[in-house]
Amino acid sequence: LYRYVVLQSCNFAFVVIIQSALSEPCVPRDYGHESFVCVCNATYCDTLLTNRPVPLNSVSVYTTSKSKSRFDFSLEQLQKAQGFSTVQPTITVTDEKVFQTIKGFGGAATDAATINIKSLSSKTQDQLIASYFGPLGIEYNIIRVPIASCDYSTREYTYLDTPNDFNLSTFALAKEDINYKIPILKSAFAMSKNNLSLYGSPWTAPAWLKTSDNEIGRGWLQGQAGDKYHKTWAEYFTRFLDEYKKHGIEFWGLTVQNEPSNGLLVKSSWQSTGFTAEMQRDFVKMDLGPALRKHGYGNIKLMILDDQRLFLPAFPEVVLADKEAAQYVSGIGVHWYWDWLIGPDVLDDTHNKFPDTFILGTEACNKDSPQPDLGKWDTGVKYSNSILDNLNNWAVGWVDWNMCLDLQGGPNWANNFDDSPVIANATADEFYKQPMFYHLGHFSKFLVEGSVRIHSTGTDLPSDIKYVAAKTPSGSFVLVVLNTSADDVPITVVANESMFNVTSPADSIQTFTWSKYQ
Ligand SMILES: *[C@@H]1O[C@H](CO)[C@@H](O)[C@H](O)[C@H]1NC(C)=O
Ligand SMILES: *[C@@H]1O[C@H](CO)[C@@H](O)[C@H](O)[C@H]1NC(C)=O
Ligand SMILES: *[C@@H]1O[C@H](CO)[C@@H](O)[C@H](O)[C@H]1NC(C)=O
Ligand SMILES: *[C@@H]1O[C@H](CO)[C@@H](O)[C@H](O)[C@H]1NC(C)=O
Ligand SMILES: *[C@@H]1O[C@H](CO)[C@@H](O)[C@H](O)[C@H]1NC(C)=O
Ligand SMILES: *[C@@H]1O[C@H](CO)[C@@H](O)[C@H](O)[C@H]1NC(C)=O
Ligand SMILES: CC(=O)N[C@H]1CO[C@H](CO)[C@@H](O)[C@@H]1O
Repeated sequence: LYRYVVLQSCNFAFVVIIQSALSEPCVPRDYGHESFVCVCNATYCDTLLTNRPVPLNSVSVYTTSKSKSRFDFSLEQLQKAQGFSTVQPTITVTDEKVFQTIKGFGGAATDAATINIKSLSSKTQDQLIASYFGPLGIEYNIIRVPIASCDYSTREYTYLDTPNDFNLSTFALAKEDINYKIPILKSAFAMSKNNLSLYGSPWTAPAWLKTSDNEIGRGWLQGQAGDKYHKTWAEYFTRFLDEYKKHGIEFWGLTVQNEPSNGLLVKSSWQSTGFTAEMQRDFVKMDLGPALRKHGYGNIKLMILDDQRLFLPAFPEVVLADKEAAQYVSGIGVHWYWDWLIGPDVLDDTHNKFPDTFILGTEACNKDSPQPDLGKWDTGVKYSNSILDNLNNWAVGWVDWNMCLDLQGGPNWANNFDDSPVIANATADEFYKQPMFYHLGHFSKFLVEGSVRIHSTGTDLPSDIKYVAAKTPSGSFVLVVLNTSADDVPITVVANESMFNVTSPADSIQTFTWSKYQ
């Protein structure tokens, strides 16, 4: 396709020939929640095109706003910044000072998410998977995969439900893996041009390995680290990796346990296995770490915690103080659910204490209403607000929970319904891309793996402007700006020797990308 586009900005005008697939606009639908969803079906879905030629010394601007835009593209002129003075709010960016290297962004391939995707026709499924993973989508590069069932399943199961099978002779993947998760993962691999990084997380050990003899409620592994209960549970992880490998799917990482505080401090209403930090330290040191090495998975990125940041820095302090345990640990996973209890500074503290151990946001979801709020803007703002806080405090990425839910926010056997960036309507064979999807995409598409966060600082900015700056492996600058106010805000961006002026529209998120001034 060829399209001639005339772009005009302030004092310059030029013609660009876009010689690639065109960007398809959002088909909006208003469900009365203040903003709108974009409707996709078997034959139509909006896209995000970033691979387009732009003139020298221009800034690409992508805008999503509450009132009208979804990844709308425009250009601004990059100027030489010498000898100017500005009275308006300013963001100054410099790559003199660099911070963490970005790992990436993603979501979870739960039983529920993959059942919902598979509830659509194969063409509509492809549109959905392309929206997340394709070159014209938001290009997630991380997928979390629950190891057996969780609340977002239609039933309780593990891969080893035969009591006392300590040698794992009856270990088998479930029909959910074979029929739903693995086919969807394979489609994602086929559509992505990135190296997708998968990490597995278990919710419950088989009931017979636990003190409670139950997959839910309060309970943890029987006995002590190093015994047959712990060894069997460690072998279970390696068998899971082996079985997925037989299907051609390899994993980048694992978390030791989803929300180890669940089932320990509280009586959990869904699958869980409690661990104190001491229990997790000993299990990693004596069982899981050695089992992974023994079976050829020594390179797996093992993440501890995978729970609320309230437990920082105490939990990693216990685990990582032990050199033998620490040698197996690469990262710390954090969830966002009790963030209101404690600020993002604990991420900073944790990073300063353990600079070689990465911090990754491993789960987040909105649960504001009994069922999904189609088109609600604020749920998207919560996502970008959290992503900005995490990135500005050393997190290397942020991973959402269910990639797709149904109109009820399920299925969830424990009735623990949530919202999701993509909601499937199987009856209509269509799906709805929520504001959350676009907020996430403003990061996932642009802060590609290997980007580094760079220094940025604001002058005279209203407090409801938040931002993060980064430099990609190819040397482009990226700035993401969230405006949560009800007014348009003019901003001057100064980047080393260059600058540009933009307007941050009321209630919007924007991504700016540009190259060094020439
Ligand atoms: C799919 O969406 C497009 C764009 O909104 C619309 O023109 C088309 O009729 C839809 N197809 C079906 C089967 O609803
Ligand atoms: C941006 O605004 C400043 C004043 O705030 C002005 O000096 C500069 O020329 C403007 N740049 C462009 C590209 O309009
Ligand atoms: C595993 O245990 C089962 C039942 O206890 C037994 O029949 C089988 O021989 C064992 N397999 C191995 C490899 O030890
Ligand atoms: C994927 O990984 C391979 C091998 O590590 C590397 O050569 C390639 O550049 C990576 N591709 C992307 C898109 O990062
Ligand atoms: C889902 O699709 C059905 C069938 O087209 C329709 O009646 C229903 O209103 C849709 N639900 C939503 C929330 O759009
Ligand atoms: C920005 O300025 C710093 C300090 O002068 C320099 O080290 C750096 O290379 C510059 N970056 C770019 C992209 O020009
Ligand atoms: C959300 C947000 O940052 N809103 C700000 C946008 O800009 C206006 C005008 O400066 C501010 O008043 C808002 O607080």
